[in-house]
Amino acid sequence: MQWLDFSAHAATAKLAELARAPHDLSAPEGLNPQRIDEYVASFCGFDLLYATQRVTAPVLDALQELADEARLIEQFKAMQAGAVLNRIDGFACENRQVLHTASRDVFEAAPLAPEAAAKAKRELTKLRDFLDELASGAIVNAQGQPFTTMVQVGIGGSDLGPRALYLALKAYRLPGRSARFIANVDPDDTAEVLHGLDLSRTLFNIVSKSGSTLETLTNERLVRAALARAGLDPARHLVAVTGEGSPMDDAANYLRSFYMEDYIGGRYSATSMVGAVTLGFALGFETVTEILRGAHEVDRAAEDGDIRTNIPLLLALLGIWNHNFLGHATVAVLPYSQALSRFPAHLQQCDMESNGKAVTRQGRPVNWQTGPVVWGEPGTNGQHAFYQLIHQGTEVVPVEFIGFRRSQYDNDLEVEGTSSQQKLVANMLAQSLALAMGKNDDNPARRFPGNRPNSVLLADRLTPRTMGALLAIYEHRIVFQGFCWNINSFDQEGVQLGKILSTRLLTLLAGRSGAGEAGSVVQSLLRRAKMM
Ligand code: G6Q
Repeated sequence: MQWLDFSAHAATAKLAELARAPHDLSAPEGLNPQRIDEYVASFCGFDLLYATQRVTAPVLDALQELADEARLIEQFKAMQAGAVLNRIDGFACENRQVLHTASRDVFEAAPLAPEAAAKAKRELTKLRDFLDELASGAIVNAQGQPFTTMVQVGIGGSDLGPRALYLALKAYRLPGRSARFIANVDPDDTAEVLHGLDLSRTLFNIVSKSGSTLETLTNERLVRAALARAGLDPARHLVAVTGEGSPMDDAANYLRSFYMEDYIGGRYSATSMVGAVTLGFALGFETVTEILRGAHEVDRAAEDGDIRTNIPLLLALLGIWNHNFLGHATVAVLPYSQALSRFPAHLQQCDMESNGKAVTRQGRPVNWQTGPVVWGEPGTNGQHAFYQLIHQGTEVVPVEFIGFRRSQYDNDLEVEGTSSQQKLVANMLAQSLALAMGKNDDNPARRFPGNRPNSVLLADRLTPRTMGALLAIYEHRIVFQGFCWNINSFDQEGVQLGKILSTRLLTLLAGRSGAGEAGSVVQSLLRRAKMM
């Protein structure tokens, strides 16, 4: 398939022209009730309120033209049907299909990529059987007791998404079950997670698609050593999620093994076995199914070509407007939900590893901006920390707020006429208005410039289904942007060089030869760092 460069679209020139005088949200009528009512999209249980973006009807029309010219929906449909989109034409590359959506296309009689969906179903059945055996007492520890904790050992895509989802849905934990996570090769991370844990009632879920990641394999060794020290048989306490045929694909070493396919990128793998095993253990199979259902609904709805109704597509184009045309370098994702505390970290990986690229899918250098820096923390905590900069700093930071009308636990109290949940949501909406409208003041230090673009994504409640939908909304917003910028959002060549150099450093530290051509530089650095 041939895709045009971002700069080659007619709509790009039109948008650049419109960006010379963007809508002034701080003007007297810049934000009015009619505008607030007009700039709303509703989709899969979410409402996106975006009157506080610096857009007008002509800007939205031009963004629609851009989406059409770049054939974003056509590319998205091709992706879901199994096109080989993880490639750079004419160069060595992964050359793979991109089928994370197949991991949740398990509800329809006619899935979009039937073979991949059938494999996903097979793994889900294996998982359900395993969870049933744990529940019925068919799988117990050496003393005949049930397992209570699962520790997921994995890093990057094999950690961030599953961890974010678990924290988001802890309110739905099965009685007596919980999960923990080890990612860093920092031995203190493992020590801290293992501290106070009853190893005899713990399962370790070693997750590595490649089965060869230094951090994960090292931590697996630490975990096996800890089990052995406690007189426990590691083969009874370890399960694995890995690629078929990987070095970790060895049934004899694990109580149970699950597979993930090479056409699911790590950062898009939370709805595959990479997330499902630990989530299933701690939250139950039904909850996993609900997450998948929520994501699947979004996968299908996101094939709609209208940017005014398709929220992932609209978020993608609003992001492009802010980044490429208004020139804002970063985007903050600020959830007003403590449960989403690690969701920005997951998005950071998903977005920056996908779209932090500088060559096109034809291997040519880009001459336009690609992915922004993504960051974020939950509100209201952030309000007492970095919001000073986003209100009055010299760097304009577009914000994507996320919030819920109801709490998860319904354990709330009215104080001075409002509940805590109302205070939480009111704070989010107030920040949205304050950023957009600003405030004049004779005192320059108390002046708020306004015109700081933002949008609010709202749903009723953070349930498993809502979480699945939210995850997919963001996955697709990232993928749509990558398609539009004509980059390959599915490889991660940029993480290789550091890995290679660290292997050289470790070779020297271990007293072996073979540090390669950078040997003398590496050696000097190690000496300077007083490591040798
Ligand atoms: C994600 C990346 C990366 C990967 C980790 C872990 O898209 O590929 O973050 O998930 O490096 O890899 P393994 O699962 O192979 O251990």
